Amino acid sequence: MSSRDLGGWWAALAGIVAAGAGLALAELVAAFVDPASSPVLALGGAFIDVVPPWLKDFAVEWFGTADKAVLLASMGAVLAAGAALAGWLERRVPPSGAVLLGAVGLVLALVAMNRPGATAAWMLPSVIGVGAAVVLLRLLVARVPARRADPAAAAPATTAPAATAPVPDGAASRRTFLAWSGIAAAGAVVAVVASRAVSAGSRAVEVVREAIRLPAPASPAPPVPPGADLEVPGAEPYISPNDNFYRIDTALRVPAVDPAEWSLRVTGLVDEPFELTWDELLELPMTEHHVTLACVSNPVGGDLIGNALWLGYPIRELLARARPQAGADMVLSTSVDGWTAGTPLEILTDPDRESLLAIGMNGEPLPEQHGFPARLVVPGLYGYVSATKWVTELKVTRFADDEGYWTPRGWSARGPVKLQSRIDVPRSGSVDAGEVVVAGVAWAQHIGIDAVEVSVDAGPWQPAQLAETVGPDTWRQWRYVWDAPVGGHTIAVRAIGADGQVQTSDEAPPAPDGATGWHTVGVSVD
Ligand SMILES: Nc1nc2c(c(=O)[nH]1)N[C@H]1C(S)=C(S)[C@@H](COP(=O)(O)O)O[C@H]1N2
Ligand SMILES: [Mo]
Repeated sequence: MSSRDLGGWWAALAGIVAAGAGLALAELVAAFVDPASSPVLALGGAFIDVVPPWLKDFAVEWFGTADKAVLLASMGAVLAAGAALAGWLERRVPPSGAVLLGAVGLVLALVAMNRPGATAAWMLPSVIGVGAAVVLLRLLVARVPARRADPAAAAPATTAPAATAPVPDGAASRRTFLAWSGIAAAGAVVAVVASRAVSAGSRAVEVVREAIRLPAPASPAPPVPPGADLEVPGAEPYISPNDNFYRIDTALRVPAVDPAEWSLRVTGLVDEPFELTWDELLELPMTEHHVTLACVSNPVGGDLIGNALWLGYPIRELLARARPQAGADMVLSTSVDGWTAGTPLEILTDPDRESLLAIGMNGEPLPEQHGFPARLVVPGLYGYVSATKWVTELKVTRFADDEGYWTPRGWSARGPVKLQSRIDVPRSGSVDAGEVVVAGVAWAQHIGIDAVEVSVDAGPWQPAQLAETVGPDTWRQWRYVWDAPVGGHTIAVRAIGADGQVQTSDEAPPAPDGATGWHTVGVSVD
């Protein structure tokens, strides 16, 4: 009976402990350099940027807005497996494990240095963290417990050991190894806790945000007519509350932008480029406007859409001050995290369209995840070509010369919101026979909804009752009272725009420029 050699497993554990401690130290260094320089965030961000569109769609479809948590968990699993491999290799063929860790560290440093807004210092977390991991790996692997002696071979005689007999080698080395690993793990925990304390920046920004008193609008929004919300139980409210407003962006960590350090630069093909600080912005006369924001990735019947009251300064005024040159036809807006959107210049300069550099959302400063301190909101366009959060630059340019973030990733350069309607209730399952309230929303952004129609079991289209609305830039609620007979039924909805357009039944997926088709719901009536 021969004992099993567990050294490979111990070495793998050593790899995980060393890499974990190194990453923790890297987080601590990153907290001082810049939170976004964390190797984990930098690698995750780079991954999001290069991921092929089909994989991104797959992730959003399967994990929805939890896609980032899934990405971080998968990265953790891959890093742990790689670290275990490095430990195992280091014991087998030293120093191959250390070389592997070093190579990964080099890649992480390069990735971090190439993130938007990065400086050379962004390599420090990776370099210092991986340096520590390499030293730890060598220390720990050198202390991996020796192969346990085969008791049959080592102790053939049955002489009773003295009470003071030395502890066998295996147990001693195991204890040393565990002690070293324990110290490394404890150090890692301390580093992570400390990095949290140092990078309290985001909490500091939240404190600044909560202290902000928004200026009163020089041009207030018309009041929401009482009849805009039909208040059908289960249907979405006319105004989406901020904490329930959908969130879509590529940021693994919500950028924490201190308004005191924020500014907006208006650059490019303009006669008068200028920079606007937060204090200067607050002095400007603000406009209030209700706009329904829609995501191009929203499938038919989906919930990546929300309606809010925005407070901001008209983008057309900013552009008028900069004076765009002839030939320009696009504004490329850039976020602090490097994300960009390309918006037609003529839409942003249109006197009849309230495109805002927004600072307020439903009466509060923009929530951090919705773009604090400032973002763009443009009626009629999908968010991916217009709604830049944490915006810091408007570059006047040409579609022929520049493109927004999603355009080279398979999405259309232009993104007007398509005519759509959605059934909110009943959603599925069963309802009682008799009068059933069917209700939902419809939108024809910047055009307006003229009618909504409902069809049961492919029968004739029946007009639904339309709620009131503040104007063509928001969705409109509707309801239809259906006398439901017992059995299984399919309800379909379609909208008709103020321009006479009837919502098409042609089914198109979200990519490249927005989903089409009718939303249908199957219900069983008991
Ligand atoms: N900086 C930044 N702004 C962004 C995005 C992004 O990824 N980064 N995504 C856009 C997209 S695709 C949409 S639909 C809207 C969503 O805005 P919300 O998260 O406030 O709902 O933000 C837009 N602005
Ligand atoms: Mo979007």
